[in-house]
Amino acid sequence: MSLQRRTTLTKYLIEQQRENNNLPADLRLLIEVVARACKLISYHVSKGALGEALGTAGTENVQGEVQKKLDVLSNEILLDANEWGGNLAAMASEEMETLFPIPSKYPRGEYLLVFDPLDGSSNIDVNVSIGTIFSVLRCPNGSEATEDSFLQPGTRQVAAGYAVYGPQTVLVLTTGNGVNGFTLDRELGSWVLTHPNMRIPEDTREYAINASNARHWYPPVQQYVNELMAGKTGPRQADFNMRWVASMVADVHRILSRGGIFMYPADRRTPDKPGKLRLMYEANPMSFIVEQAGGAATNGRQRILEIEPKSLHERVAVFLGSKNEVERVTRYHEEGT
Ligand code: AHM
Ligand code: MG
Repeated sequence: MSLQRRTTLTKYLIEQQRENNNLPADLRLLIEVVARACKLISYHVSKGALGEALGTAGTENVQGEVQKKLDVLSNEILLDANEWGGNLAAMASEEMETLFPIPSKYPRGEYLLVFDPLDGSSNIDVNVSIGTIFSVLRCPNGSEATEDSFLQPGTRQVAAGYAVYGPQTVLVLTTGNGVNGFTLDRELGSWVLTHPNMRIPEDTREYAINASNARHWYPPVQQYVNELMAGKTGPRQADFNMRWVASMVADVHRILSRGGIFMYPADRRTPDKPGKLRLMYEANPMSFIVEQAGGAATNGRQRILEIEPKSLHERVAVFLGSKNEVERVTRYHEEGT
């Protein structure tokens, strides 16, 4: 790709701002700051054992999970990058119990930023793809934010994205006008539009689920996966392939690249907790992206984006990706198999 003819993230966003009144200047600037923070996280990830970010931090987050040094560092990078720009009323993150208000020494804006700073923590130390997931909402009461201000259904997101730190670092973004992917040119430090208008095929022969939990699944998921595994001689009359990276960003990125269905269902072990993944900063942004790329996302019964959140760290079952497969597994739940 010739250097002069490249479309950078900045150019893409300015074009969106001109063509599409839904992208106000302050939202554009906010997205650019998040993208800049992701470059710094990517730098630390790429240093691996040469840097100082591998290993555990010796602390736990609000969900009782052991924090890795890179979880803590990525959270700090996102807070530091975004607190002074004047576009935000508050931030919230997987790694913080409650919201982070913008310090009074800085101007406040009218957006809320919520993120999983380092998704796929179990893969950090083993050099497998990990990422950052983010979602932007409007603060309903101007620049005064409380925890309740964040509790809006995913349909109200004005932007969402993720960065995947893999063999390449790629930022995937939606502002409600399709999905575009930008590869980080490490030498120039710029995000280059390399995956315009990403689309998820409606049909697929590939699925992603942590099958070690199979004995705990509820009947609709068991039936659906058993049918996939039965292959050509089973009811689906086709062979299906399975992939599970255990980093949602990497699994979703594969689905955006070539289709597939991703599942993290609720199971019998924790009837009070519907699934492992978090609604506000994992399921909602990913569902917004997947729907914008022509896919679907449900919790087995309901469109994820329509769920009214009750708390910041609420969990949700997730079925997302190629539309016809998501609709099928959702139908199995509705039929109560
Ligand atoms: P994390 O945010 O603490 O890293 O946890 C979320 C991750 C997802 O990225 C991934 O899909 C899932 O947990 C993997 O779970 P499991 O280890 O049960 O396969
Ligand atoms: Mg996560």
